[in-house]
Amino acid sequence: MCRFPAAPMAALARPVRLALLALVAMAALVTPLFAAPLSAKNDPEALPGITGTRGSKDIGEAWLIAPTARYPHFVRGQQFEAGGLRVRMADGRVLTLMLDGNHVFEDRTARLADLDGDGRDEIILVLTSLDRGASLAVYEVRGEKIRLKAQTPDEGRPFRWLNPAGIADYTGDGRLDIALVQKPHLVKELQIWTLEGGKLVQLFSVASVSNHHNGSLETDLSASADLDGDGVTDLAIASGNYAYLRVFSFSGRRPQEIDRVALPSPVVGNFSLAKKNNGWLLRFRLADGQSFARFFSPDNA
Ligand SMILES: [Ca+2]
Ligand SMILES: [Ca+2]
Repeated sequence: MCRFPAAPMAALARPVRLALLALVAMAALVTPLFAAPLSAKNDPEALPGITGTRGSKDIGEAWLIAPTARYPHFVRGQQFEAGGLRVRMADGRVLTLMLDGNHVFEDRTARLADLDGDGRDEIILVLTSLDRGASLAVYEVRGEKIRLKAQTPDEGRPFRWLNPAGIADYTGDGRLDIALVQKPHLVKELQIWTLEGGKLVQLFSVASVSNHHNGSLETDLSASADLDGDGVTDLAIASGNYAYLRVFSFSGRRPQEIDRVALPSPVVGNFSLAKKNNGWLLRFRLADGQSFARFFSPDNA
């Protein structure tokens, strides 16, 4: 085996030495420019185990920070909720909102959607008061501040949660709506909200649905897509007793249950939707460990 001893700097010809020193100096200057931007992945304050939400408008990425145990409800079985929100704007600025000691984000995902159609994303989160329970909150970035833009009424008492089910134009009027389940372990009411005149307004409610089992990390027992092929997004969700798949259309502001399927075992897993041929394949896990699949084709509607 042949080994080459490292050449000491002094032994190198002067032009080579100067060139090497110049390279080192350039690398030192250039490295900070290529350092990874702050994100959910490398932020030491980020909630454990979360993924940031990427935006395509004014917000580059948003994520929850500052784990706290000050609200011991813990619907996911994890012993923390979020005490703050961090946003990296598309222009690189990093903004932070810290909640006061009487609130938490009872959430893991900072959802991004342009609810008012002004070309800038809003941030949609479950904001919980330690005394009055959960509400759905819409935040916006104004200048250097993240500020509360609109909020649904809170539950009125602690340890009452709501779980967002989807953000889509469910009515077909060209504006995004928010679907959520009020008290997914108790009352189990689906509600559709929309932003009108800067306020969140409830359009519809439907009884007996749920999108979460208490204590589970899987909070997405629902999915949104145009399942009947009429051009307007529909919502698939578990029934309140988890024994049925229910599918709703709110097209033209007329709520309709367009499909209901009895399941061989209660649904426990997150819904996943994949485009297949000209339809959608919906899949989720059942309590018996089997996977359930249903194909929605506009031709069968
Ligand atoms: Ca907006
Ligand atoms: Ca539809």
